Amino acid sequence: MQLPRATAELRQAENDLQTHGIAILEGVLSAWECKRLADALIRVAEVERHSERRGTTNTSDHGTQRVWNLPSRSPLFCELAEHPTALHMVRAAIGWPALLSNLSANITSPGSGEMYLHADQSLSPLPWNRPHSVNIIWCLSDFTDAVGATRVVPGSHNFNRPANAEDQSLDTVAAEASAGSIIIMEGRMWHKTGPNRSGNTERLGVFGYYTLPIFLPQENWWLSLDPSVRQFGSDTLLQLLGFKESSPMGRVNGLPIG
Ligand SMILES: O=C(O)CCC(=O)C(=O)O
Repeated sequence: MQLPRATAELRQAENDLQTHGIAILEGVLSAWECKRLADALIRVAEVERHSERRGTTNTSDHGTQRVWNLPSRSPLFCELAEHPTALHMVRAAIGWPALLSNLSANITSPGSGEMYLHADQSLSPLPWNRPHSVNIIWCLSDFTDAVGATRVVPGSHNFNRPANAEDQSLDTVAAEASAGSIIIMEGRMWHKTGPNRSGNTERLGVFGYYTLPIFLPQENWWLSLDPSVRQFGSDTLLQLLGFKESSPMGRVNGLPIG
């Protein structure tokens, strides 16, 4: 089974997501927007590489640098979290309201290795007769096989179970996409970071991970979010971060908070 081709049509992407569990929507960011975000990410990543601050793990993923809690790093990343096209695809995958479980970056660099094969919703109890989550992967640079594009097992969203140790040697396909695209991947899809064999090129990916509003977010926004985001964030962003009611959950003293 193959992956769907990249498309610029929202409707086609919805169909692809439904059929293949993954879709590649190109041209979501202009070249200028993409560069602005890539520059912001490179700045944050560079600072974290040279600080003792928790949040960067250079070694545990074989050289892939992770940068966590991006909404707290720049308003540019808050805009990504609530980008209308991303939220359109989130609705198509899991409905609304949804929670933003995390917005983090994975930067592969020459020589970085691959991750283990997994489904993002692997902590979700079975049965998996529908997606409980969706990942919106922002390609801030070209995702190619050589630079470690996310690798997937086509059709694995229909396996309806997590990947285990025996599944690790399954064949995978690189989800290649040009800078400015988003890759939409529902939570049952088996995937991993690819190894970067390019010799000279980083892969800049931002991962917006959204879940049904019944799961604890991976990032503890109530503790880790920069307070200015709560102060200035839009209603939609606050909803995604769990600061608004997702009826009837998330109330205060039993009352809706609007
Ligand atoms: O970096 C990638 O391409 C995939 C990352 C991923 O699967 C994860 O962080 O769980």
